[in-house]
Parts: sequence; C-alpha cells; structure tokens
Amino acid sequence: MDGSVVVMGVVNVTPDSFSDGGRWADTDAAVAHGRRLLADGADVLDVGGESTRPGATRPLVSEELDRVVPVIEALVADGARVSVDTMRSEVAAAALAAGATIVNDVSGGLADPGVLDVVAGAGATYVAMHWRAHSDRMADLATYDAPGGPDDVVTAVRRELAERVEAIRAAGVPDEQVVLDPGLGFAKRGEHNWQLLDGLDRIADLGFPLLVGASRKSFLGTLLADADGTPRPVGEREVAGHALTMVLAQRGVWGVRVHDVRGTRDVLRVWRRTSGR
Ligand code: PMM
Repeated sequence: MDGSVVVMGVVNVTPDSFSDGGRWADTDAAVAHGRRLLADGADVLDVGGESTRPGATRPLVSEELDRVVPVIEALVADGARVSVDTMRSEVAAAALAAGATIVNDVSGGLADPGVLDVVAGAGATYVAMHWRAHSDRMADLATYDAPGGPDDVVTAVRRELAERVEAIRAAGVPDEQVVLDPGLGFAKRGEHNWQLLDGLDRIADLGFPLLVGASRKSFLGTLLADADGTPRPVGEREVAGHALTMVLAQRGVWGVRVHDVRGTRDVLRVWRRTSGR
C-alpha cells in the first residue's frame, strides 16, 4: 500500500466485459493477468465472472462458478489477497471456500440477500456497492433530483447505502468488515458520477471506508470526447483515471478499483511523497 490506499486490481473472467473485451476469458489467461497485476503491486485482486455492462446477459450460476473458482484457487496459491466480484450467494460461498477473503457485491445484497449470510458465516470483508437494478434496467432508474434538491444523487445514494448497512448488520456482519462504494456508472448518468465524486464526504460520513471504481468508465470517455463529441475509447482513458485516483487519495478513500495497477501505484507514490504520509 502507498499511504493507506488499497489498490484493487480488476481480473474480469468474462467474455463480454466492456473494459478489456474479454481478453482474459479463459482460466490461464485470467490467472496470468492476475499475476501481472500482483507483480505490478495490487493489494487485492478482484475476480469477477459476471459482466455488468449495460445489456449484458447474466451467466448461469454454473458458468460463473466455472469462471471464477479456478482463477481464485490459482491466485490464492500464489499468495494473493483475493476478492470475488459477485452478486450470488453460491458464488460467494465457493469463492470464500477457494480462499477469497473479500466479497465485492455490486448489488449490496439486493440481488441475492443470501450473500450477506454467507459473508457473516465466513467472517469475510464485504464491499457493498450502491445499486438499483440489474444492468438491463439500471439506465431507467438513473433518476435523481438536481444537485441540492431533496433527492439529489448524493442524498439518495447515501440513504440507500444506509439501508444496505442496516440489512448487513441484521445479517450479523460486523461494521469493521464493511466497505461502501458509491457505484459509479450503476444507475447513474455521467453527471451523477461527477456529483457523487463532489459529494463523497457525505457518503464517507456514514462512517465506513469507501472503495471507488472509476477506471475506464464511460463518464471519463465523455469528459474526454473529441470536438465532434466522439467519446474517448475505453483504452485511452487511463490518464484521466489516474488523475482521479490522485483526487480520491487526497479525499481519504480506503481503496480504488482499477485496471492499470502499475500506473495507479506510480500515482500513489507521488501522492504519498507529496502529502507527508
Ligand atoms: N464496477 C464494475 C464492476 N465491479 N465493483 C465495485 N465495488 N465498484 C465498481 O465501481 C465496480 C465493481 C464495472 O466495471 P468493469 O467492467 O471495468 O469491471
């Protein structure tokens, strides 16, 4: 770690992830990618077998298990700290049995409340992300008041995450094991993501560490659009993501979920060297 920002490197084992085009779709390639991220200095490898891109179809439970379990086993054997990016209790349980220690649930327990019982039973760390619906419906639910309104995106996300915290506590997961995530891009339009980043302090005052995943997301592509409005392609958003990592480190986030671990490490070294940490 640099200073105290956890770098979570993304290992998508999906044929259709928007950000890496499914290049790591088979086990060996995903393990090799995870090893590279580990060598680059990832603190945690986040292994996921379900794409959440808009319009993606959900894999069968058996497909998701086949994708993530062998990758987790191999990376844990290498000494990696592994999280599993899943909304399913069966997958969370199998991943924890395979040696993962963190469950990263983009639905915060809404898609399958059984995830919370699995996490409580295993004593795992739980990342609860703000989410409203699966990707086929989430764009319709990106409805919030304008900033400053009674139900602006910061107020709504804060309230809905607080409700998740109540469910997490009710399942018996101790507060010390919980990390919250505002869920950039999930039932949020571009402007909502920027408003959330502006209002991150109000999410942080719920009292939990925050993880933020901005890496390669489309709101960065829109920010960097050409003069004719063409968004910057996914592979050319890295510098903007790194700039955001610097800002997030300054704001005291617990961790960042990123694709380019090496570049993120560089950013955090500069930040640490200049921030007196
Ligand atoms: N974003 C994606 C997937 N999983 N998990 C957390 N906790 N936070 C995120 O912002 C998040 C996530 C989608 O991005 P990807 O397709 O690049 O993995």
